[in-house]
Amino acid sequence: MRELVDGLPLPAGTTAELKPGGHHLMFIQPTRALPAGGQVDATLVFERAGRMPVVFEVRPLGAAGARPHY
Ligand SMILES: [Cu+2]
Repeated sequence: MRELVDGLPLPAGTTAELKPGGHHLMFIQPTRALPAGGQVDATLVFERAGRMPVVFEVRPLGAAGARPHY
């Protein structure tokens, strides 16, 4: 796993899927606990489309789609 310091390329007319084992979002050193069942407000930033607020559900480790890695 490595950080995409320049972001994820997303040319016009294409899609990108974020999922475990592929490109994904990852909170590094969160400033508060993220208990399962909670939610996290975040903002996706697009080079040309601007900012898009999103809400993530916090799932327990081992839940479908969750895969711990370091
Ligand atoms: Cu990761």
